[in-house]
Amino acid sequence: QTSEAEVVVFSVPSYACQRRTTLENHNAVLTDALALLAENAELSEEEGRGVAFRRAAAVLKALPRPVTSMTELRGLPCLGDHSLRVIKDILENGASSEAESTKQSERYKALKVLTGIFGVGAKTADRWIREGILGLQQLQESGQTLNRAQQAGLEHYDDLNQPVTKADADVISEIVERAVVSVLPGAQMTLIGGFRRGKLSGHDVDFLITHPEEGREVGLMPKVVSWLESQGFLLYQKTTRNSERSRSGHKLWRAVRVDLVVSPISQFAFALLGWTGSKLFERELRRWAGHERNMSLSSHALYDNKQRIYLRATSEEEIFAHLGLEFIPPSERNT
Ligand code: 8DG
Ligand code: MN
Ligand code: MN
Repeated sequence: QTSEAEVVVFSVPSYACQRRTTLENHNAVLTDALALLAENAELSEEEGRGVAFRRAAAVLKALPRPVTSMTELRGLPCLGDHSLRVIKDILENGASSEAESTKQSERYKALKVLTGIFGVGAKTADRWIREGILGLQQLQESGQTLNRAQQAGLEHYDDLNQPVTKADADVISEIVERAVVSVLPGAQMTLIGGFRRGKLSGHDVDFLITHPEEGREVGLMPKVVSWLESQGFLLYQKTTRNSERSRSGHKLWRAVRVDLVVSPISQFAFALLGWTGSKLFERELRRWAGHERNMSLSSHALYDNKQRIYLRATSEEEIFAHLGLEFIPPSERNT
Protein backbone atom coordinates (compact mmCIF):
# COMPACT_ATOMS: atom_id res chain seq x y z
CA GLN A 1 0.00 0.00 0.00
CA THR A 2 1.29 3.38 -0.88
CA SER A 3 0.32 6.60 0.73
CA GLU A 4 0.60 9.95 -0.85
CA ALA A 5 0.49 13.36 0.61
CA GLU A 6 0.80 16.69 -1.00
CA VAL A 7 2.07 19.27 1.44
CA VAL A 8 2.05 22.91 0.64
CA VAL A 9 4.52 24.90 2.66
CA PHE A 10 5.44 28.52 2.63
CA SER A 11 9.04 29.32 1.92
CA VAL A 12 10.36 32.59 3.27
CA PRO A 13 13.98 33.81 3.44
CA SER A 14 15.02 34.70 6.95
CA TYR A 15 16.07 38.35 6.59
CA ALA A 16 13.23 40.80 5.98
CA CYS A 17 15.47 42.64 3.48
CA GLN A 18 15.48 39.51 1.28
CA ARG A 19 11.69 39.57 0.99
CA ARG A 20 9.15 41.66 -0.90
CA THR A 21 6.56 42.91 1.56
CA THR A 22 3.78 45.05 0.13
CA LEU A 23 1.06 46.84 2.09
CA GLU A 24 -1.27 43.93 1.33
CA ASN A 25 -1.31 41.86 4.51
CA HIS A 26 -3.24 38.57 4.48
CA ASN A 27 -2.61 37.91 8.14
CA ALA A 28 -3.53 41.20 9.80
CA VAL A 29 -5.30 39.55 12.74
CA LEU A 30 -2.12 37.67 13.61
CA THR A 31 0.28 40.52 12.91
CA ASP A 32 -1.83 43.07 14.84
CA ALA A 33 -1.61 40.91 17.96
CA LEU A 34 2.14 40.41 17.54
CA ALA A 35 2.64 44.12 16.86
CA LEU A 36 0.78 44.99 20.04
CA LEU A 37 2.99 42.66 22.07
CA ALA A 38 6.04 44.13 20.31
CA GLU A 39 4.92 47.64 21.15
CA ASN A 40 4.30 46.68 24.77
CA ALA A 41 7.79 45.17 25.01
CA GLU A 42 9.36 48.29 23.45
CA LEU A 43 7.43 50.57 25.79
CA SER A 44 8.69 48.42 28.68
CA GLU A 45 12.25 48.78 27.38
CA GLU A 46 12.54 45.11 26.49
CA GLU A 47 14.00 45.71 23.06
CA GLY A 48 15.00 42.11 22.39
CA ARG A 49 11.50 40.82 22.95
CA GLY A 50 10.12 43.63 20.84
CA VAL A 51 12.35 42.75 17.89
CA ALA A 52 11.46 39.06 18.19
CA PHE A 53 7.74 39.85 17.93
CA ARG A 54 8.40 42.30 15.06
CA ARG A 55 10.39 39.69 13.12
CA ALA A 56 7.66 37.09 13.63
CA ALA A 57 4.98 39.53 12.45
CA ALA A 58 7.13 40.43 9.42
CA VAL A 59 7.31 36.78 8.33
CA LEU A 60 3.51 36.49 8.47
CA LYS A 61 3.15 39.77 6.52
CA ALA A 62 5.21 38.26 3.71
CA LEU A 63 2.91 35.23 3.24
CA PRO A 64 0.75 35.18 0.08
CA ARG A 65 -2.44 34.11 1.88
CA PRO A 66 -3.96 33.72 5.34
CA VAL A 67 -2.50 31.10 7.66
CA THR A 68 -5.18 28.59 8.65
CA SER A 69 -3.26 25.97 10.57
CA MET A 70 -0.09 25.65 12.61
CA THR A 71 1.31 22.99 10.25
CA GLU A 72 1.60 25.60 7.50
CA LEU A 73 4.14 27.44 9.64
CA ARG A 74 6.62 24.57 9.71
CA GLY A 75 10.04 25.61 8.51
CA LEU A 76 9.31 29.33 8.59
CA PRO A 77 12.09 31.48 10.10
CA CYS A 78 11.84 33.88 13.04
CA LEU A 79 8.84 32.24 14.70
CA GLY A 80 9.86 31.68 18.32
CA ASP A 81 7.94 29.70 20.92
CA HIS A 82 6.24 32.76 22.31
CA SER A 83 5.06 34.03 18.92
CA LEU A 84 3.89 30.53 17.97
CA ARG A 85 1.80 30.36 21.18
CA VAL A 86 0.17 33.67 20.28
CA ILE A 87 -0.59 32.50 16.73
CA LYS A 88 -1.98 29.16 17.97
CA ASP A 89 -4.26 30.95 20.42
CA ILE A 90 -5.67 33.11 17.63
CA LEU A 91 -6.12 30.22 15.17
CA GLU A 92 -7.91 28.14 17.83
CA ASN A 93 -9.83 30.79 19.74
CA GLY A 94 -10.13 33.75 17.40
CA ALA A 95 -8.04 36.02 19.61
CA SER A 96 -4.84 36.07 21.64
CA SER A 97 -5.61 36.17 25.35
CA GLU A 98 -2.19 37.68 26.01
CA ALA A 99 -2.66 40.47 23.46
CA GLU A 100 -6.18 41.15 24.75
CA SER A 101 -5.16 41.33 28.40
CA THR A 102 -2.17 43.53 27.51
CA LYS A 103 -4.44 45.89 25.60
CA GLN A 104 -6.78 46.14 28.61
CA SER A 105 -4.03 46.58 31.18
CA GLU A 106 -3.78 49.90 33.01
CA ARG A 107 -0.03 49.98 32.46
CA TYR A 108 -0.22 49.54 28.68
CA LYS A 109 -3.01 52.11 28.39
CA ALA A 110 -1.03 54.62 30.46
CA LEU A 111 2.18 53.99 28.49
CA LYS A 112 0.28 54.59 25.23
CA VAL A 113 -1.30 57.83 26.38
CA LEU A 114 1.87 59.25 27.94
CA THR A 115 4.28 58.29 25.14
CA GLY A 116 1.70 59.75 22.77
CA ILE A 117 2.98 63.11 24.00
CA PHE A 118 5.67 64.35 21.61
CA GLY A 119 8.95 64.37 23.53
CA VAL A 120 7.97 61.65 26.02
CA GLY A 121 9.72 58.30 25.73
CA ALA A 122 9.30 54.99 27.51
CA LYS A 123 11.63 55.93 30.39
CA THR A 124 9.79 59.14 31.27
CA ALA A 125 6.39 57.49 30.94
CA ASP A 126 7.49 54.65 33.21
CA ARG A 127 8.72 57.10 35.86
CA TRP A 128 5.44 59.01 35.77
CA ILE A 129 3.40 55.80 36.01
CA ARG A 130 5.39 54.80 39.09
CA GLU A 131 4.45 58.18 40.54
CA GLY A 132 0.80 57.40 39.91
CA ILE A 133 0.38 59.48 36.75
CA LEU A 134 -1.71 57.45 34.30
CA GLY A 135 -3.26 60.09 32.06
CA LEU A 136 -3.00 63.59 30.66
CA GLN A 137 -5.16 65.24 33.29
CA GLN A 138 -3.18 63.63 36.12
CA LEU A 139 0.00 64.80 34.41
CA GLN A 140 -1.24 68.38 34.19
CA GLU A 141 -2.37 68.35 37.83
CA SER A 142 0.86 66.77 39.04
CA GLY A 143 2.98 69.86 38.50
CA GLN A 144 5.68 67.79 36.77
CA THR A 145 8.20 69.98 34.98
CA LEU A 146 7.84 69.47 31.24
CA ASN A 147 10.50 70.46 28.75
CA ARG A 148 9.49 72.62 25.80
CA ALA A 149 9.01 69.69 23.45
CA GLN A 150 6.69 68.03 25.94
CA GLN A 151 4.78 71.28 26.52
CA ALA A 152 4.19 71.60 22.79
CA GLY A 153 3.34 67.89 22.65
CA LEU A 154 0.76 68.22 25.39
CA GLU A 155 -0.74 71.39 23.94
CA HIS A 156 -1.17 69.79 20.51
CA TYR A 157 -1.84 66.28 21.74
CA ASP A 158 -4.92 65.63 19.61
CA ASP A 159 -3.42 67.05 16.42
CA LEU A 160 -0.17 65.15 16.78
CA ASN A 161 -1.94 61.87 17.47
CA GLN A 162 -4.25 62.19 14.52
CA PRO A 163 -2.86 60.26 11.54
CA VAL A 164 -1.29 62.33 8.77
CA THR A 165 -2.96 61.56 5.44
CA LYS A 166 -1.32 61.55 2.02
CA ALA A 167 -3.31 64.72 1.29
CA ASP A 168 -1.81 66.39 4.38
CA ALA A 169 1.61 65.18 3.25
CA ASP A 170 1.12 66.73 -0.20
CA VAL A 171 0.24 70.10 1.36
CA ILE A 172 3.28 69.93 3.65
CA SER A 173 5.46 68.90 0.69
CA GLU A 174 4.56 72.06 -1.17
CA ILE A 175 5.37 74.24 1.83
CA VAL A 176 8.72 72.55 2.50
CA GLU A 177 9.58 72.62 -1.21
CA ARG A 178 8.94 76.37 -1.29
CA ALA A 179 11.14 76.81 1.78
CA VAL A 180 13.96 74.73 0.29
CA VAL A 181 14.07 76.41 -3.13
CA SER A 182 13.74 79.86 -1.56
CA VAL A 183 16.81 79.45 0.63
CA LEU A 184 18.88 77.39 -1.84
CA PRO A 185 17.91 77.40 -5.53
CA GLY A 186 18.72 74.07 -7.14
CA ALA A 187 18.28 72.11 -3.93
CA GLN A 188 16.28 68.91 -4.29
CA MET A 189 13.72 67.47 -1.94
CA THR A 190 12.51 63.86 -1.78
CA LEU A 191 9.64 62.39 0.20
CA ILE A 192 10.98 59.57 2.36
CA GLY A 193 9.59 57.43 5.23
CA GLY A 194 6.26 55.65 5.02
CA PHE A 195 4.81 57.87 2.28
CA ARG A 196 7.65 56.90 -0.06
CA ARG A 197 6.70 53.27 0.60
CA GLY A 198 3.17 54.07 -0.62
CA LYS A 199 1.47 54.22 2.78
CA LEU A 200 -1.73 56.27 2.77
CA SER A 201 -1.24 57.61 6.28
CA GLY A 202 1.51 58.00 8.85
CA HIS A 203 2.49 59.61 12.12
CA ASP A 204 4.65 62.25 10.43
CA VAL A 205 6.01 63.37 7.05
CA ASP A 206 9.69 62.76 6.28
CA PHE A 207 11.80 64.66 3.74
CA LEU A 208 15.35 64.32 2.50
CA ILE A 209 17.04 67.41 1.08
CA THR A 210 20.23 67.59 -0.94
CA HIS A 211 21.96 69.70 -3.60
CA PRO A 212 23.59 68.25 -6.75
CA GLU A 213 26.80 70.17 -5.98
CA GLU A 214 28.63 68.67 -3.02
CA GLY A 215 28.95 71.13 -0.13
CA ARG A 216 26.18 73.49 -1.22
CA GLU A 217 23.90 71.80 1.34
CA VAL A 218 26.08 72.96 4.26
CA GLY A 219 24.11 75.23 6.59
CA LEU A 220 20.87 74.51 4.78
CA MET A 221 18.89 73.14 7.71
CA PRO A 222 18.85 76.29 9.89
CA LYS A 223 17.96 78.36 6.81
CA VAL A 224 14.99 76.13 5.96
CA VAL A 225 13.86 76.22 9.57
CA SER A 226 14.16 80.02 9.71
CA TRP A 227 12.18 80.39 6.50
CA LEU A 228 9.39 78.17 7.81
CA GLU A 229 9.43 80.14 11.03
CA SER A 230 9.31 83.51 9.29
CA GLN A 231 6.31 82.36 7.25
CA GLY A 232 4.50 81.27 10.41
CA PHE A 233 4.62 77.56 9.66
CA LEU A 234 6.75 76.49 12.54
CA LEU A 235 5.12 75.39 15.75
CA TYR A 236 8.05 73.82 17.47
CA GLN A 237 11.62 72.96 16.51
CA LYS A 238 13.64 73.03 19.68
CA THR A 239 11.86 76.08 20.94
CA THR A 240 8.12 76.53 20.88
CA ARG A 241 6.59 79.05 18.52
CA ASN A 242 3.21 80.48 17.68
CA SER A 243 0.40 78.36 16.36
CA GLU A 244 -1.99 79.72 13.78
CA ARG A 245 -5.72 79.66 14.45
CA SER A 246 -8.53 81.09 12.33
CA ARG A 247 -10.91 83.66 13.79
CA SER A 248 -13.98 81.46 13.73
CA GLY A 249 -12.41 79.04 16.14
CA HIS A 250 -12.00 76.36 13.52
CA LYS A 251 -8.43 75.40 13.12
CA LEU A 252 -6.90 76.66 9.94
CA TRP A 253 -3.73 74.68 10.44
CA ARG A 254 -3.27 71.45 12.23
CA ALA A 255 0.02 70.57 13.86
CA VAL A 256 1.88 67.89 11.89
CA ARG A 257 5.21 66.32 12.74
CA VAL A 258 7.78 66.77 10.01
CA ASP A 259 11.22 65.16 9.90
CA LEU A 260 13.77 66.95 7.74
CA VAL A 261 17.06 65.30 6.80
CA VAL A 262 19.80 67.12 4.89
CA SER A 263 22.45 65.05 3.16
CA PRO A 264 25.44 65.85 0.93
CA ILE A 265 24.94 64.41 -2.55
CA SER A 266 27.80 61.92 -1.99
CA GLN A 267 25.76 60.30 0.79
CA PHE A 268 22.34 60.78 -0.78
CA ALA A 269 21.71 57.15 -1.76
CA PHE A 270 22.61 55.96 1.75
CA ALA A 271 20.37 58.57 3.36
CA LEU A 272 17.54 57.71 0.96
CA LEU A 273 17.82 54.00 1.75
CA GLY A 274 18.30 54.62 5.48
CA TRP A 275 15.32 56.92 5.91
CA THR A 276 12.77 55.18 3.71
CA GLY A 277 12.17 52.40 6.22
CA SER A 278 10.38 50.46 7.43
CA LYS A 279 12.25 50.49 10.72
CA LEU A 280 12.46 46.69 10.70
CA PHE A 281 13.61 46.67 7.06
CA GLU A 282 16.45 49.05 8.02
CA ARG A 283 17.40 46.96 11.02
CA GLU A 284 17.45 43.83 8.89
CA LEU A 285 19.58 45.51 6.19
CA ARG A 286 22.18 46.44 8.81
CA ARG A 287 22.04 42.95 10.34
CA TRP A 288 22.47 41.39 6.88
CA ALA A 289 25.40 43.69 6.11
CA GLY A 290 27.15 42.88 9.39
CA HIS A 291 26.43 39.16 9.77
CA GLU A 292 26.37 38.01 6.15
CA ARG A 293 28.78 40.42 4.43
CA ASN A 294 31.10 41.74 7.17
CA MET A 295 30.09 45.27 6.19
CA SER A 296 28.77 48.21 8.19
CA LEU A 297 25.79 50.05 6.73
CA SER A 298 24.54 53.40 7.99
CA SER A 299 22.48 56.20 6.48
CA HIS A 300 25.82 57.85 5.57
CA ALA A 301 27.96 55.08 4.13
CA LEU A 302 28.73 51.41 3.56
CA TYR A 303 32.05 50.15 4.89
CA ASP A 304 33.62 46.84 3.91
CA ASN A 305 35.36 45.64 7.08
CA LYS A 306 37.43 43.05 5.23
CA GLN A 307 38.77 45.22 2.40
CA ARG A 308 38.79 48.23 4.74
CA ILE A 309 37.22 50.52 2.18
CA TYR A 310 34.09 52.59 1.84
CA LEU A 311 31.90 51.38 -1.01
CA ARG A 312 30.50 54.25 -3.06
CA ALA A 313 26.98 54.34 -4.42
CA THR A 314 24.86 56.89 -6.24
CA SER A 315 21.62 54.89 -6.13
CA GLU A 316 19.80 52.49 -3.83
CA GLU A 317 20.21 49.80 -6.50
CA GLU A 318 23.99 50.02 -6.18
CA ILE A 319 23.82 49.61 -2.42
CA PHE A 320 21.70 46.46 -2.71
CA ALA A 321 24.20 45.18 -5.28
CA HIS A 322 27.16 45.86 -2.94
CA LEU A 323 25.29 43.92 -0.26
CA GLY A 324 24.58 41.00 -2.60
CA LEU A 325 20.84 41.51 -2.25
CA GLU A 326 18.16 41.61 -4.89
CA PHE A 327 16.83 45.18 -5.23
CA ILE A 328 13.62 45.68 -3.26
CA PRO A 329 11.68 48.82 -4.27
CA PRO A 330 10.27 51.10 -1.53
CA SER A 331 6.69 49.81 -1.95
CA GLU A 332 7.94 46.31 -1.08
CA ARG A 333 9.81 47.38 2.08
CA ASN A 334 6.63 47.46 4.17
CA THR A 335 7.84 44.78 6.49
P1 8DG B 1 5.09 56.61 9.78
O1 8DG B 1 5.78 57.91 10.03
O2 8DG B 1 4.31 56.56 8.52
O3 8DG B 1 4.27 56.19 10.96
O4 8DG B 1 6.22 55.48 9.58
P2 8DG B 1 7.64 55.66 8.97
O5 8DG B 1 7.72 56.87 8.10
O6 8DG B 1 8.05 54.37 8.38
O7 8DG B 1 8.53 55.83 10.27
P3 8DG B 1 9.36 57.07 10.83
O8 8DG B 1 9.37 56.93 12.32
O9 8DG B 1 8.91 58.37 10.30
O10 8DG B 1 10.83 56.76 10.35
C1 8DG B 1 11.21 56.77 8.98
C2 8DG B 1 12.56 56.16 8.83
O11 8DG B 1 13.54 56.97 9.43
C3 8DG B 1 12.67 54.81 9.52
O12 8DG B 1 13.01 53.86 8.58
C4 8DG B 1 13.77 54.89 10.48
C5 8DG B 1 14.45 56.16 10.14
N1 8DG B 1 14.93 56.87 11.31
C6 8DG B 1 14.24 57.36 12.39
N2 8DG B 1 15.08 57.97 13.27
C7 8DG B 1 16.31 57.86 12.72
C8 8DG B 1 17.56 58.31 13.12
O13 8DG B 1 17.71 58.93 14.17
N3 8DG B 1 18.63 58.02 12.27
C9 8DG B 1 18.44 57.35 11.09
N4 8DG B 1 19.50 57.11 10.32
N5 8DG B 1 17.25 56.92 10.70
C10 8DG B 1 16.21 57.18 11.49
O14 8DG B 1 13.04 57.25 12.52
MN1 MN C 1 7.34 58.81 8.89
MN1 MN D 1 9.88 60.26 10.90
